[in-house]
Amino acid sequence: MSYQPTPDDRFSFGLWTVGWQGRDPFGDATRAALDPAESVRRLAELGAYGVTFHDDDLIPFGATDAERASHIQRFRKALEETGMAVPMATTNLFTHPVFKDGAFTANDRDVRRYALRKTLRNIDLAAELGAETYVAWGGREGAESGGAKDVRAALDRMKEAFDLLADYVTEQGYGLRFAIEPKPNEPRGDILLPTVGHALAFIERLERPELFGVNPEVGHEQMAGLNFPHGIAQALWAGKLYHIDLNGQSGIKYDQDLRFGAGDLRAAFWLVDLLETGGYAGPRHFDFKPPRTEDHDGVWESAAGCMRNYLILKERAAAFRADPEVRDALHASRLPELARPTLEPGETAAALLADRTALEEFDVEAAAARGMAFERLDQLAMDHLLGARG
Ligand code: XLS
Ligand code: MN
Ligand code: MN
Repeated sequence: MSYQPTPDDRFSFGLWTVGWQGRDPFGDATRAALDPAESVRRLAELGAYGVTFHDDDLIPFGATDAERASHIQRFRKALEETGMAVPMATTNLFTHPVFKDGAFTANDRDVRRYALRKTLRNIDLAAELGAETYVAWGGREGAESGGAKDVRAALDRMKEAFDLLADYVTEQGYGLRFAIEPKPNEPRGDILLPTVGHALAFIERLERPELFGVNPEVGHEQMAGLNFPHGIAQALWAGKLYHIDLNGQSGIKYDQDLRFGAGDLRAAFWLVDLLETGGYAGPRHFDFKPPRTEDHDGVWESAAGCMRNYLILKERAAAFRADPEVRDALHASRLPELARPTLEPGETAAALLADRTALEEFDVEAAAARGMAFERLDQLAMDHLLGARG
């Protein structure tokens, strides 16, 4: 297999990923800026189908209306020439110092109003470019110290902001849905809506919950030591996986944004297995940072690597699922039994209480002694992942 991506694979990249210049808290940029139009062309050549952007990735902050129009026009031209789509867009509510205490939840009311205006303006552009998803990552919504943020009031303001945005897209008739992106920390000491679970619970408190889902990022959940495929499974179960940010992360540390497949490779295998079999139809979006050691050749190498690793893992996961020994092992581990409801159809608590085999006659010691055979199953997965089978 060539592992050559095609637009049918629905791979997309943020302009800010390949465009990252390598500026970090300790060092200056190591690469020159990339022209967004060039990024579109290079990504199309590599086999991607779409690009995504923050307003400021495309239109430098503070641009005049005329400059804004010309940046958009150049971008549109590159999209038309390459056939690349814009499936998602988002707002930069974190770089400018005005957002140092947050955007939708800044203590300063005028900053919150400004953040909403900045977002509404880019939502119009997102809709014009045909985006289906609008991501909201609240990187500066949080605090470094306890007294600095009244979290309950901040959540009221967050709800107020999202309710307004949802009313707006509804009134305008835009086909956009929002995807909230959780992250536990960085750049704030603690960020609000830190995990997929927090975001899912928050969404249910909104006035139009159907317009909101999540955009989980591999590294963000792993920064909190969480199992990413489990979080994705819960988001899918809730019907809320609207988008995804794929990348790599090695354990609980700063947000590494490695290329997809680097870092926790086993989690990546189970993630691809889940995305390919769990009904996710959205873009496979990469949000990674080519390390600052790389020149521009290294950037494109790294972008190609994200897609290649996804395709290799897709092939390995499919081989795992198709292997008759794996099917037997899944049976031995009683996975089909988990899929069966615990109660009979229509069975009530009274009926369960009347079932002596469930308690009085249940051989608890014999059940406790049964092995689950998970090690055999996991070794088969390892063999497939490492290319030692099929
Ligand atoms: C940063 C986030 C960011 C969002 C989009 O950690 O991943 O890049 O995906 O604003
Ligand atoms: Mn990240
Ligand atoms: Mn992200």
